[in-house]
Amino acid sequence: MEIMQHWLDKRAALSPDDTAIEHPMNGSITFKQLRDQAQSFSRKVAQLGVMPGDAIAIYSNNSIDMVTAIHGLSYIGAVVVLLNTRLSNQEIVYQLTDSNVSFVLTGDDLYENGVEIAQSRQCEVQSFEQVSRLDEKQLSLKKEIALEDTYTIIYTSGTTGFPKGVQHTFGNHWWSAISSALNLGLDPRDKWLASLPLFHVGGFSILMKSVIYGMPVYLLDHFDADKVHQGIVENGVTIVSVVSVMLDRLIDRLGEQTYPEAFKCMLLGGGPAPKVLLEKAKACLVPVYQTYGMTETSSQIVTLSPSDALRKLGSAGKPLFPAQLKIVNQDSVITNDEIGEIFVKGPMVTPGYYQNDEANSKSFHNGWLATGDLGYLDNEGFLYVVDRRKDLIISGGENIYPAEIENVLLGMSGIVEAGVVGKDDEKWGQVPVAFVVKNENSLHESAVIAYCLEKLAKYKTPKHIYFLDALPRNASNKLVRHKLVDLLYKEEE
Ligand code: S0N
Ligand code: AMP
Ligand code: MG
Ligand code: MG
Ligand code: MG
Repeated sequence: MEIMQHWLDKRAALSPDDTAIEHPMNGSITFKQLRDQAQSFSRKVAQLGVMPGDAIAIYSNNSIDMVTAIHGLSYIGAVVVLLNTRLSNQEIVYQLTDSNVSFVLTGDDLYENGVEIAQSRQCEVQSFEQVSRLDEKQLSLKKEIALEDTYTIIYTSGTTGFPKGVQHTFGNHWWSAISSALNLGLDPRDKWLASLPLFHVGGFSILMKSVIYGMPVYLLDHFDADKVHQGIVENGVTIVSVVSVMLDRLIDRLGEQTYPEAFKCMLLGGGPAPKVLLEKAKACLVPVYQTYGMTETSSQIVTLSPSDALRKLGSAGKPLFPAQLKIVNQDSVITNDEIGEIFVKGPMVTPGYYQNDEANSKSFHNGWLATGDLGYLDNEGFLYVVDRRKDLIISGGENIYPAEIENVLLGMSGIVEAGVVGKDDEKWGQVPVAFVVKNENSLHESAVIAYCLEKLAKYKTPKHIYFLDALPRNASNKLVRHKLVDLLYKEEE
């Protein structure tokens, strides 16, 4: 078993007075302060009965309190379940139940909704503010971290319509941070801006890098193009992680300006990067590093450096040092530039989905993760991702599987058949739209959308409902989704 001194203790010992978090509204805190706050938080939360190994959910938008809670729970050895605040209550309750969460900790503004959620799941709930008012329990905090222990669980959409809890060990986060540094390099002036939500792994990974590297995080409550721009141009931010829609808004904000010389990396991930966007970024001299990764790989696993970016525009790059990649077609490994399924392996790859044997046996083969994504390697070993996992819709960096929406639609009275596909969208990349067969004449689009909004995150709610007499099916009665896509574009002609 590999053991290390607790990262935050170590960091506070090495560089106590360096900035850990810079928040444009709430000021800065040092690593020593962050450690003290996190330890105090853990002693307070222990008062509530939180024990090592308990699954504790965090339901919060980005804040220093959230960062404190994330580190605080590691001093107890609790497992942190990170909840996407855009989800509907019903979706969240599913995740809480699936991961056996006993306690939900909320951002202060989300407390009321947290109470509702916790009631349905019959677990306890406290806001960060409530925790702060508790007395500290005398207990010995964890001084060491075992790399094989699970630290976080983050849910990712599944093809069946039910999300899967991706477990990350401390070792996964450790190797993710180390692998990234081996690729991007470490500079003592680095300051990484986090406006990606911390409840997804792309945002969360910045917190791990901060503690492991001794680097400040420039933390935003949420993405705002003006604030990111200001962080880069006025406040010394050198790296920003973004999804395509964010980069697009940043380039609009940039206008005729260019970023300062010291700005080194716009790390672009979370979905396909449209070529026009990459060309726009190139024209504005924005140093984009395209990256490929997913919740299961604890963030980046393949990254393209700017030195290759112009030559290999559109490529996601090469696997990071500790990672391996292969392209598989019908059980054989492909070596030339033929398209196949992307398989990855490495110490940043999850040990598996939480209590989900079926998904695990489907996705893991001799230590390799079958990503479901399609791609090819060129003759220099650069990866090109050509298609996402089967039927996956990515809207503004958020994943949606058609089955999640179809299951909901089929639960509505008046609907007898439903099929969902992604429609190209200028703003979000893709958005979901639904085709349904109804048996109640009076059923209108607005009622169907209202029904979905109650049960699904807003970004998953279909933007349009098309009514059909029958859905296209094959000889074995399976929905033929690509025929729906054809219909979609015919509608527009
Ligand atoms: C793009 C974001 C910021 C958009 O949110 P914004 O503009 O703040 O919206 P709101 O003001 O909250 O709402 C306005 C209206 O827009 C709707 N809406 C919001 N988001 C979406 C969406 N995604 N799709 C469709 N609609 C959306 C709202 O509902 C609202 O509607 P109305 O007005 O009708 O009420 C936001 O969506 C965002 O933060 N997206 C990013 C999410 C993310 O983090 N994705 C990445 C997940 N993947 C990973 O973490 C693994 C990959 C990875 O690690 C990585 C990813 C990127 C970069 C680097 C890495 C890495 O490897 O390190
Ligand atoms: P998530 O786990 O929610 O972050 O989703 C990860 C998925 O986003 C991957 O499985 C891919 O389908 C897609 N994706 C991530 N990075 C890229 C990329 N560079 N190019 C194309 N698709 C990507
Ligand atoms: Mg996901
Ligand atoms: Mg906004
Ligand atoms: Mg029905």
